[in-house]
Amino acid sequence: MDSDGDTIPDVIDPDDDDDSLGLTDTSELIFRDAVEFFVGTNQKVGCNATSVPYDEVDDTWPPDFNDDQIVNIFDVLALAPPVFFSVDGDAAYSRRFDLDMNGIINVFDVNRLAPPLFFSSCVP
Ligand SMILES: [Ca+2]
Ligand SMILES: [Ca+2]
Ligand SMILES: [Ca+2]
Ligand SMILES: [Ca+2]
Repeated sequence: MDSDGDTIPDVIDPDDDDDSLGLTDTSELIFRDAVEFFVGTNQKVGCNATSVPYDEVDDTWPPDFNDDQIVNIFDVLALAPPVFFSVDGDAAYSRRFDLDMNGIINVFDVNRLAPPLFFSSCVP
């Protein structure tokens, strides 16, 4: 099984669906399967199905919070207060936004939307 066709079998591919878009493992910004599991996005599908925001139950691309197939200011705004600085247990906190899986939504999660992801699009 090689979901993204990158010749690396899923069992040893750290990013089965290649939705980290060129981010490298050494930058530690890669959307590993473990990250996708934590935030609840689909580990086998890289791109959201439609450009219509918020129409998909099963998000596929971790940085695309509004599932419109592009990472831009609207995804950054999804992290604005009261989400920003919320911690695990707060009503505003959601694992969906906690891209570095540390239990708090802060600037490090925002940084995961930085280039090359920012302004990038992901279309099936
Ligand atoms: Ca995915
Ligand atoms: Ca959509
Ligand atoms: Ca988006
Ligand atoms: Ca975090």
